Amino acid sequence: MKYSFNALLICVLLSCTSSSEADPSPSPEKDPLLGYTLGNLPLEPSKGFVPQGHEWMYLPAFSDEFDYTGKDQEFQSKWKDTYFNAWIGPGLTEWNSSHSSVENGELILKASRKTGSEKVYCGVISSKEKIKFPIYTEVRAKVANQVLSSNFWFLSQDDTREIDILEVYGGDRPDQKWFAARPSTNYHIFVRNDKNQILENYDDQKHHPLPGETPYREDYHLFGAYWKDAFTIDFYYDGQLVRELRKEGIEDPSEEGLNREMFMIIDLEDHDWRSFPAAGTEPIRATDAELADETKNKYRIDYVRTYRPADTFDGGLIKNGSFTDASLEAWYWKGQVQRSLLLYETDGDATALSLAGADASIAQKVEVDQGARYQLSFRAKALAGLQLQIPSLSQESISASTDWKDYQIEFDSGDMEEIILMITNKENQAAYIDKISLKKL
Ligand SMILES: [Ca+2]
Ligand SMILES: [Ca+2]
Repeated sequence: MKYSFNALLICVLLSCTSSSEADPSPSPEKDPLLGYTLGNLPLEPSKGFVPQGHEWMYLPAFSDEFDYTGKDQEFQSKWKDTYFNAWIGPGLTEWNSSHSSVENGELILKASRKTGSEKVYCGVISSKEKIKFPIYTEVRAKVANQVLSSNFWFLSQDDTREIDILEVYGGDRPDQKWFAARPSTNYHIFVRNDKNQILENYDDQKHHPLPGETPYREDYHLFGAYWKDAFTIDFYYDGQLVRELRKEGIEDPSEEGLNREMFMIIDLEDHDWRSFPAAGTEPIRATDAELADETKNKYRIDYVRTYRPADTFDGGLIKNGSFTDASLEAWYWKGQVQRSLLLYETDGDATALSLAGADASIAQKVEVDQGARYQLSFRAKALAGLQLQIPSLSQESISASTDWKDYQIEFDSGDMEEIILMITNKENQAAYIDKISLKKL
């Protein structure tokens, strides 16, 4: 997504300070960075994750915070509340549109007994569009307390290529502990006949337990994958790399790999191997009581976010100017500063910086040439405006705005060899900033 450049442009000409005002030995009390921390911004896993190393751009058609109520226009623009074709699901599954809802900031997929039958109604959503690598995609979700499977997965329209980022039987039955602690990732390459029956299935399933065999249903977790190309997928759970799927691990007689556009699917399912096992094995089927239990029958999805890798941001003399580094490397910070990955707090790219509260501030030291002219550029959405300071050189007020805007400020370095650029939120209102660059003119 490319933002328009019709925003307010501020150009301020700042005079250089005279050398007679310079203090040759500033006392510690005058250190403008007193009270600031350099880097080491604490990570909050619940805020989401993107792999480090480069920029990511949001793909809105595959991203949803679900921070609205009902399956409104926003929902309808991205999702079907059915499977992507007329199939009603595996095993005892019967996907049903009345078993998905959006409320309290979440997509809720529910399961219930289809009255008078063995079948299980399950909630499902599928993307309207198809998507292909390279992407990073992630859900933050709390899986259902059911013997059913809670899933986040991708499938090609021809049913021959599948990527499973999450598949977990989250139920709390004592004999299901092993499964409840072990979501799996997988790929499938299916060879099918002209009746769409499976002739061959190539796959490689891996399970990813939490320490101490903790059941995944007890908390929200992040389930993500960086699908880099047809033969490379990195799987991340809770921001940790849990699996590297590579060409040598992918069996495919066609040698095409996972090269298809795919639909995104988030759903609940009953599975044949559990509900219809081999003779002599007890089936594992959801009971009426389990399905009727409102505390157990929901798979809750806080968000799904999907990004495409983008070009590295050129901040000029500013390091980490687009906040791609999660720890806020190169920045000094103070107060309620957080890296935000919320679609509506960022501006198309994955990460912006949130400055909450009047004292929230960031700063960076930059070496400059004396007697030179510099241009500072950044984007901001600051409801009460921002304060821009370069100690010993300038102090400027940045206008308030309810939308993202581009700002440019020019200044002369005077006799300074190092400046400190400081940006501070003005009042207890939300402020976001991104794409900070400094260039010598
Ligand atoms: Ca949400
Ligand atoms: Ca950014």
